[in-house]
Amino acid sequence: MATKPPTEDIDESRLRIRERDHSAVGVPAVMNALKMSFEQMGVVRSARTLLRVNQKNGFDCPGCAWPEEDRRHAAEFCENGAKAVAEEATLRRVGPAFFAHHSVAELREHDDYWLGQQGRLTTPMLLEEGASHYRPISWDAALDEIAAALRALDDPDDAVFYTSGRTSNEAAFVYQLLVRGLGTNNLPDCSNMCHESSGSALNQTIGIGKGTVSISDIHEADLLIVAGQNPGTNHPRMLSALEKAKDKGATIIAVNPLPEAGLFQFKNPQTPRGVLLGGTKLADDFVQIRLGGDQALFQAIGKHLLEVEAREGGVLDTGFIAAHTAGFDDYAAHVGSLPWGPLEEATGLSEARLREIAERVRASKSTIVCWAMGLTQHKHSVPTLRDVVNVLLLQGNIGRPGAGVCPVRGHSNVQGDRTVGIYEKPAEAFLDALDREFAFTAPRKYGYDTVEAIRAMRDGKVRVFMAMGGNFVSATPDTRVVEEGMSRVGLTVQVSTKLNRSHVVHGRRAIILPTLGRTDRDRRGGADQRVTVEDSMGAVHGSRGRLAPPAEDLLSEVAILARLCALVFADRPGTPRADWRGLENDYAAIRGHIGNVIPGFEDYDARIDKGRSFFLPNGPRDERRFTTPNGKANFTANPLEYPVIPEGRVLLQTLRSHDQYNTTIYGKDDRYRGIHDGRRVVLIHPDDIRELGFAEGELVDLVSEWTGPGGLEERRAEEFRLVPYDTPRRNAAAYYPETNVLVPLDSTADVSGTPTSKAVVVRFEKR
Ligand SMILES: Nc1nc2c(c(=O)[nH]1)N[C@H]1C(S)=C(S)[C@@H](COP(=O)(O)OP(=O)(O)OC[C@H]3O[C@@H](n4cnc5c(=O)[nH]c(N)nc54)[C@H](O)[C@@H]3O)O[C@H]1N2
Ligand SMILES: Nc1nc2c(c(=O)[nH]1)N[C@H]1C(S)=C(S)[C@@H](COP(=O)(O)OP(=O)(O)OC[C@H]3O[C@@H](n4cnc5c(=O)[nH]c(N)nc54)[C@H](O)[C@@H]3O)O[C@H]1N2
Ligand SMILES: [Mo]
Repeated sequence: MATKPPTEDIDESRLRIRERDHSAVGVPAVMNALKMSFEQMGVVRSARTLLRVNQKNGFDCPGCAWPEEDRRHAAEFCENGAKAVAEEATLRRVGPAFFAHHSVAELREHDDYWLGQQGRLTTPMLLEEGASHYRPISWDAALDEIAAALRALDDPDDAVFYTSGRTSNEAAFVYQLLVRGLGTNNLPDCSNMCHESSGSALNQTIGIGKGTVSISDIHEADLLIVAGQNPGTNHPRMLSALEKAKDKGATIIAVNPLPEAGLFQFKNPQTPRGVLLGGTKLADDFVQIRLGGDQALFQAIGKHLLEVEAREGGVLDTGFIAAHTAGFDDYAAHVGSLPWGPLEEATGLSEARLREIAERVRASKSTIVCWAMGLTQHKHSVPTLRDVVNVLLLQGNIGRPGAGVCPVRGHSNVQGDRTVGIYEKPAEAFLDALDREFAFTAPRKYGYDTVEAIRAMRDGKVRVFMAMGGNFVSATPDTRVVEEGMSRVGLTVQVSTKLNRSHVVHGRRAIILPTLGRTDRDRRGGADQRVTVEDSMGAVHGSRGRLAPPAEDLLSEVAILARLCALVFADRPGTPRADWRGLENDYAAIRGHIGNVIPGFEDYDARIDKGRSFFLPNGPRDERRFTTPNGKANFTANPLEYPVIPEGRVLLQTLRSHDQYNTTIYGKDDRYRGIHDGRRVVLIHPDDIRELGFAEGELVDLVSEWTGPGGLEERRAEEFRLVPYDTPRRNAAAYYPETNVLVPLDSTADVSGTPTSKAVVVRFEKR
């Protein structure tokens, strides 16, 4: 039997701090995952479910976007994948009785942990203007109301449609069609807060906004640089791939302000060595860099490589540079002229140390750079990633085995959603194809990204807000501004699997539409439907849930969207033409449309049938073809930037604990970092605690300081405990989403517009 949900919020007074771990996974990880699975779904359902994760004919893990290995273990085990599955496959339920019992005002007082732990949503619910409680509503009435609100808009740009990255390719494609059929490109998504900087930098330099490696490249690399990423927690299956690379002789460099457990030692629970013998040492070199120092690091590497080339030759791939790239001379002149002083200051590393790291790059025959949020959520993330590309181009490390760029995606289908059209700045060729396929004219004006959508809400311009999954209110920056903006929206619609803050911070009217998740059986048109997703390496595969859904009449995301299209577009000239009913009852028909619109998806359904996955075309990887305007891979000369921390302040990064999936809080521990039974902590160097006039373990308020157009702005997060930690001086860390109140809406990365969640200037105040 599953256990009852918690009745209390997290009690921060019970916080305990222990020694941090020096290795990841191993037996405790298995035990922890099984405990959470049994609590959520009991023993039998746990066993049945966990055996189907990422198996042929099983479901795609809703955890992360790391690809599956070609030959999978009978149960490829991943602690946090298992936790993600348990959260979705839980037997706990949030139905009409729950909403009758708890007023919205009461629910709002609970933390994200409590809300998420209550269970799966079962019934469409409506909150009328001024009402204290949600009440049940029929599917037809709910969809009619939403369709009527959309049809009543004078200007389609007054509606905003958010997507989180779990939505399948099929649902995402129908969703963007609904939105573009209405006449807007207001399609912000979680990507805007996540890997947008990667897309911006890669599109410009190599002509595709995605990575250029496959899993076998990881295995074959000579050198792997893992920067700004905590795979032990967020991509645990990546550790098996790194282990395999190590076995074949790879060198691994970890670049991180924090000594994350998973970067050092991996105890693979699948092998005797992992279980009994202390596991595999992963990182050969840990580069403890200052927050935001990565651009300087990569510029230093490039500078060193060029110096050695000038002295001794044999370093650069001159053939590749001549044949495939542009901009080399400007780049070489730029990094050549950089003095070492600022490079040392930005990284916190000496010239000798920087050269030592660069020597490892020089010695490598094939290099891959992997990264995640530590590189994408800074003001200068896009130039930082351009400098990563520069270093790889120098040695021809794009488009050959064991080499390339590897942005490690977050949500399990965030990359697929973008591929099939969830984008506020769609390409002309995509829209042309869409117009032809559905006999209408899609809007060309760019829509709002996430931050722009919040600005529009704040300014009272948004009349309808709809979210396909996710938790917009908790995930976005500047929580107070978002809450205020949300309350100004006329109608908010959340299509969700689980209860979260975005249901209790709402517009004047609010509708919750419960939906199926990956693990649920999806029966439509008399057959079990499957959906498809794309992993972080551009491989597309099917996913089929098998579990009995939480309620009999639950609609899938596809069904909800196809019905909305039918209602909104009925008898409306100039809107997309399709057999909406047919799409609702046979997802293969949607794949047919995708195949007609998006290159690389030809024979979509047949290819899913045949093999487990197929690769989308990738010019740089497949044939060193770069679809940039000049047809070349571009070196870029980027002025050096790095954060300057004012006197008496620290730079705060906001990150994930081991027991959470973004805004979903699974539990109260961050085991690897030694934090137990609490989340309101600031990890900071012990000397800084003293120097700033505080004591270890002291409770403080965090006040962020940001100079906007109107002068200095302050934002406050109350009651955080100061925990001494091994981190560079004046670089602190605290968990998201509790700290999102501190992130200023207007503090965004240049070019990509991503909130700077890894660089918030804060001071501490005594309570
Ligand atoms: N279990 C679990 N899995 C997840 C998620 C989850 O919440 N839980 N979230 C999913 C999603 S959507 C995403 S995007 C990914 C996120 O995966 P990660 O990017 O690993 O997530 P974060 O916790 O934000 O960790 C950021 C890492 O970068 C480091 N870092 C921060 N700033 C810098 C910097 O300036 N330079 C360098 N070199 N390092 C820096 C931090 O110390 C930390 O190790 O994980 C996905 N997978
Ligand atoms: N300060 C700070 N802020 C950040 C970040 C950070 O590092 N620091 N990271 C950013 C990043 S990388 C990301 S990706 C965003 C994440 O932002 P989101 O994707 O918006 O947030 P999640 O917490 O992943 O969304 C969880 C909710 O999704 C719903 N859900 C889960 N599965 C399904 C499904 O299959 N279908 C539907 N319809 N709903 C489902 C559930 O109701 C659940 O409550 O947050 C960003 N915000
Ligand atoms: Mo993400």
